[in-house]
Amino acid sequence: MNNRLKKFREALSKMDLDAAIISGRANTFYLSGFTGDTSFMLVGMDKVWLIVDFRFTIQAKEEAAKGIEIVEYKESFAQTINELLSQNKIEKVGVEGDKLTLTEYENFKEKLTKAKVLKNIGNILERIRMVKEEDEIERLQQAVLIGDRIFDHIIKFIKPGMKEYEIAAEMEYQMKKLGAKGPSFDTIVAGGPRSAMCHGTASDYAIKKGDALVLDFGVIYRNYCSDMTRTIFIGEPNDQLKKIYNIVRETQQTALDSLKSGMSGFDADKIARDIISEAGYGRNFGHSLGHGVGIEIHEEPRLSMKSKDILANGMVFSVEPGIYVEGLGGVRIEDMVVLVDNRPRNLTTSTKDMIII
Ligand SMILES: [Mn+2]
Repeated sequence: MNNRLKKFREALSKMDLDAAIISGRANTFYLSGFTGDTSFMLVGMDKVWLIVDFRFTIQAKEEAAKGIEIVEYKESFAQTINELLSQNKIEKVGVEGDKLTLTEYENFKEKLTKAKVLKNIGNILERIRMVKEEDEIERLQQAVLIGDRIFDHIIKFIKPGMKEYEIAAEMEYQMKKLGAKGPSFDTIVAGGPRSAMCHGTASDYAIKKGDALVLDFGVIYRNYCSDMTRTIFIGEPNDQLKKIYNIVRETQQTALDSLKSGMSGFDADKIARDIISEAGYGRNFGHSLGHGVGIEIHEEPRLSMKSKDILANGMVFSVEPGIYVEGLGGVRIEDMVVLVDNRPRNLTTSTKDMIII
């Protein structure tokens, strides 16, 4: 935690702030190790407080990193934070504009009478979180490994006639059996024409011969997320689906082979987008190539047409091109990679050969 706090404090200093109030759950966990909710953190230049309510006091004492002072709030969070500001002569305070509700912000403005400045720190913690530490990469690898094991299992389990939700239920049961906390997002099992919906969460559709089946899922393991997608076929697919599969597979491989540190998220996305466009499916690839994965399922950096992020060693992100044709179906293939020594190392090991059940 010390290294994280150091980076964060440097960023606060640059913004001419004495402290910041952290309200985002992922950020609170990142800086303290505390996994509970309804808490606030006050990060000063030499002290850190975790302010919780009675329900979380014991948990906070157990989980919070050494050196963090646990404070149980009295009348209200704002009043307790204001007392801490007063006792420690903190006047210039940052807040997370993306995380606070308007009501919380108005309340802080009114009740934090000791704060002369209340300034939005934006996403500076999210920027720090982009580059993962060794321990984080290890957890992410473990989470990905559970995903690979679930894929191994589910391709043996799936039979024509099964409903999407039966498949999703089996996957989520296996997640917990393998020690994960649960899914990192609503498990996507989308068969036949439904596979053309990029985020087709499992429905009562029964899969049948000739269907493409998109399986997009992830787990939360020791507070870190995984994310992977494979598209399989129920019986022999038609020629167009086969063609689409091969384009997506080649695109994904080319993107993986071309990625390197120093490249922009825009350029990474463009490599994939150009190949798919040249194949005549540009309009059918309507989402971005990838996103960072960590404590949250979707985080920075972004690999997209709008991205200004520069990829760097230690970043972990997905590479997931797709082609979706309304009425026919869709294909998406997604791996998670980490940049090490300027090159991507694939965390996902499940096969990308065409699987026909
Ligand atoms: Mn993803």
